[in-house]
Amino acid sequence: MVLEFDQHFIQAENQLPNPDIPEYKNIPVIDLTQFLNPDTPDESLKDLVVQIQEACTVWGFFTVINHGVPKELLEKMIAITKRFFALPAEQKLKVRRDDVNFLGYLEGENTKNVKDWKEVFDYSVRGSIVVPASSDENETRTEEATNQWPENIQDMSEVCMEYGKAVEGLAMKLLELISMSLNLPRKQLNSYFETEDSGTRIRLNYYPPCPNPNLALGVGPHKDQGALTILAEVDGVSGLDVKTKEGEWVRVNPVPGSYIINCGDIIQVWTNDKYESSEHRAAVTSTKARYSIPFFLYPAHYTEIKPLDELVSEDDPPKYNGFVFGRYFKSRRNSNFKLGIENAQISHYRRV
Ligand SMILES: O=C(O)CCC(=O)C(=O)O
Repeated sequence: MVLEFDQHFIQAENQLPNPDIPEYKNIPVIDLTQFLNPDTPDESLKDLVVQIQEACTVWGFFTVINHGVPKELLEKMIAITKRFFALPAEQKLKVRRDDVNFLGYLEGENTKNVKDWKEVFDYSVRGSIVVPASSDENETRTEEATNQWPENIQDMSEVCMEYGKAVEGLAMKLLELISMSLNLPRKQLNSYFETEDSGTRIRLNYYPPCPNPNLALGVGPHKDQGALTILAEVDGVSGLDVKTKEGEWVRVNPVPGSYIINCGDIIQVWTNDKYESSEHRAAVTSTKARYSIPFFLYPAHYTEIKPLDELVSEDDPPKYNGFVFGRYFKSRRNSNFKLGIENAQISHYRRV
């Protein structure tokens, strides 16, 4: 048992999970078969593009099926995830993250200064990630986080890297669809991520059964910092809660073989709020363990993020000041290790 329940896991009164949460019934299910067929002409994709536009404006979350990631690869990835978290604590702790190397294992990370009831393992799809050494604007030094693999699971790095490549391919396709839905050239957004310096990472989440599932969360309420998140839920065990535009928490029930997609803060800023980054959280139970595998699409740390020129106008002027992505990443990460530090959010970059 790596996690011991104490008061640091208890959510504030207004953030407590709801045991009778309603199901998120109408989450759009988008079939990518036609889009992934290279022979499909652009004119035949109009309905699909409208579906993406509606999913991003109205819902913030959607599901994709027939997404091109091989079923066997996802199954291998799930098996590796379970093997990793089943390792004895001392073996997991050998690949523990620290203040500089934020890739590897961690138990009980904080989200907005409250501890999450989870264990995680993070890795980069490139092998390492460079970020600024601090969030200070005058800081020019950088730090490099490097993948750490456990000695006892021989094929873990191979499976994880192969999976990363496959899901990155899906992410590039989804970006094309999102660009088309915004009336931008199809590949306009891809170049931000098709670089060796991309900060894209994958997380393995393990939520063990929790003695107080009505007081704690597996991941506290948050918005994702990157551009897109591609989430695999495992074994049909639900737990992902999404806040609707009306402010109600609802539970997403996994569709077998699908991925759950949401836009992150970067797309919110690029689109000047046309596509919002939705708040979400993960609930836990006292009886069932849950696993999930999110893929977070991040640009290089030095990338400047601001509303795209094509998506602002005199009537809809930029709502955000530009910022350097790595600095935003760094300031938000600071609170992962330290309780009591204010957590940076995308709203801090909003103009008045
Ligand atoms: O496990 C889930 O369903 C959500 C995971 C998540 O939001 C995260 O890891 O940031």
